[in-house]
Amino acid sequence: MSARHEERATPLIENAMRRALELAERGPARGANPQVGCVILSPAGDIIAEGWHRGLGTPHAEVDALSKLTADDTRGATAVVTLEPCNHYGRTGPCSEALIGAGVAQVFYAVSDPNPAAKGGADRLREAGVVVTDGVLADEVSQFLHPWLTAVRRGRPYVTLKWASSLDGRAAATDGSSQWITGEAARAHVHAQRAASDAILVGTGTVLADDPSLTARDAHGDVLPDQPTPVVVGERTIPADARLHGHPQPLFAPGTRDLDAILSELFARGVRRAFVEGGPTLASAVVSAGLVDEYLIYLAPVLIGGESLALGDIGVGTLADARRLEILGVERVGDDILVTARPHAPEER
Ligand code: AOF
Ligand code: ZN
Repeated sequence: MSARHEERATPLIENAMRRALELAERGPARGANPQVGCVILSPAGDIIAEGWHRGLGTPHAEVDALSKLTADDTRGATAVVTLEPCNHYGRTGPCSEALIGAGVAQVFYAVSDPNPAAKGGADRLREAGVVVTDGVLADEVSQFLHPWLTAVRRGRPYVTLKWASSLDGRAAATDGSSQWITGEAARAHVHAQRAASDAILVGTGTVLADDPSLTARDAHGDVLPDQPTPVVVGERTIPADARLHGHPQPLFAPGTRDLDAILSELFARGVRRAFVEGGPTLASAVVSAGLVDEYLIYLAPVLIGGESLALGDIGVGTLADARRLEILGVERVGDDILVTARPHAPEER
């Protein structure tokens, strides 16, 4: 095989990739498909078209950009795209073929597509004589697509675990009262996180104790346009009059505690971001199972003491087995503090 011909990404290409990333951000963060942006450059290096993906069932970024041009414009052009062009007949045709058909001469992309069904576009383009270069601004784009890339690589949703506790790690007082430990700003922050998720998971214990509605609401209490699917983990029966039954999305309550089974089923249904809201039993179970990709820990400046911990037994008997986290950010939200963290070493599953 002859040596692979790659072009080095010049500052012009890197700027085009930065623009492609901005375009990608216009697409929906929720849903089964990734946010992807694409810029087409003329042989002289001018941006002649821009495109982005608007979610499941809509044209891919490359096709969206190409649709704004004629065959004369695209012949010999360069495509700069945040994700490796797909190579499959999914809900839409392969972008590799669309780029080849348009006579594009060069393709630069940032990250490879880990989706086994869609990958292979770079090889297909090379076979057709297109000069393909990967890894342009790979760090920025991987960071941006981190939840989707992680979910697709693992074949299960990206799991964010949230809890709200007192500074001393308590989620309730001894009489069970827990509303509210954190302030209004932190609660509004949580609602925005719910709205950015595809599914929201709680245990049966929380359904029975708190009767949560699990909707994402704005500051006035009005239901936001984007709503996650409510999911209940556990075997106990959900009361017929539970508020969850009034959720705008159909409830998924499979009557099991089997997290692997629940997460694979959610992935198959297109869920890429799952938000685990507790209570402590479910939180401890997802941590024990090594299923948490990101932690959102809201800490209120209050002390409660006692036995009602935000997290119970997570299978750590000795400090050497403690789950070490990497802090990604610490910010004030109203009077509270939000700590964002990830498992220190990549989780095994
Ligand atoms: C691209 N450009 O803009 C996107 C890509 O069901 P489909 O046909 O929409 O295919 C979805 C898969 O295609 C998705 O899981 C991912 O692997 C890839 N997404 N590829 O070339 C795009 N959104
Ligand atoms: Zn595509």
